[in-house]
Amino acid sequence: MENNHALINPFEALVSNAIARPLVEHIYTADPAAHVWNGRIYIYPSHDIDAGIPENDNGDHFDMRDYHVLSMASIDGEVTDHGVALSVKDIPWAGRQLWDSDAANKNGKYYLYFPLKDKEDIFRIGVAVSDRPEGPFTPEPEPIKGSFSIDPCLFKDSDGEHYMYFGGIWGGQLQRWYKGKYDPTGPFPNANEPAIPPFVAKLSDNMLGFAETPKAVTIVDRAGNPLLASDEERRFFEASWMHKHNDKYYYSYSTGNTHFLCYATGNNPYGPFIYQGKILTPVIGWTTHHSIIEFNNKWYLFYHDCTVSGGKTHLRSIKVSELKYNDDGTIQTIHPYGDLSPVW
Ligand code: FUB
Repeated sequence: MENNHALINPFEALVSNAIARPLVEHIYTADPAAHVWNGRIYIYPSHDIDAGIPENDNGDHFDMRDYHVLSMASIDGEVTDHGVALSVKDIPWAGRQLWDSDAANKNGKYYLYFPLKDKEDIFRIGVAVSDRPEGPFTPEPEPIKGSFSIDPCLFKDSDGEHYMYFGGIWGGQLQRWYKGKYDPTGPFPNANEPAIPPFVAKLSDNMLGFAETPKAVTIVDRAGNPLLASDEERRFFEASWMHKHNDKYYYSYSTGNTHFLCYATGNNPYGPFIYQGKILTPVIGWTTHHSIIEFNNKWYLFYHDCTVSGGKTHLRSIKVSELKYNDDGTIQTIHPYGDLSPVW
């Protein structure tokens, strides 16, 4: 039979065509930030739970309470769950919602960076410290001064400097900070104005704060014009990641409501970054989020989808697939279900 997908329901067809299996199924995990430390892959995911909160555009249904760190010695090897690494009840300034975290390593200490709503329900970014990559992590008493919004991504440049990329619109509240100070009514730009940008800041020497005021990251088209707010298939929404390949800086991100992972390249950590294309076409589930690492001379994309939960948007599972470059440095688009695609 030529096309047996017609015989089963569309969700099952997507699942059976998936190019990767979930890395773990005993807990729900999302937003994987992967790093290679001491020859092992450490993954810092969100830990999704069903808190029984109805879905809305603010993302209230993503009511996560703790983090687990996962690790593995090889890409297809056994995955170790190191247990609770940080819990919301141990963070003095906590309100609610531990969203996408990332980690960094300097001078034998490990730093976990996490977004969390404070007691005023405003997203800030906190930091917690450990002697071990898997934690447990001890949180600093206050969020990072000058931090806002969500989705911190930590990037160590070749000169040893660390940078944090961050931000996310809609429920990530970035629109409320666009003009430099907090405005709860959060105006969005008009369709023909530049899209709301993510931000980047160099970290201080002690890794516990910013060494500078965060700067907007501009993503431009090939003519050098900033991507517009109306350009929802290409503009930034959330989920920053930065990696370097052949001395080029690759800034990648999610387009949110159009469900793509895209990337743009530049010549320095601050940009501007020139839009290049799509890394991952839509997955099952509303959100898409990722990290990119090199391990044993191959490149990998860590991402998530909602196959295990039967499509429940707030219950995701992380996966990994090989990522390939073309000779000109562009990235080959990955289709998570082969020739099939969820319809939005
Ligand atoms: O996990 C909660 C939020 O969903 C993340 O912070 C976003 O990037 C999206 O994946």
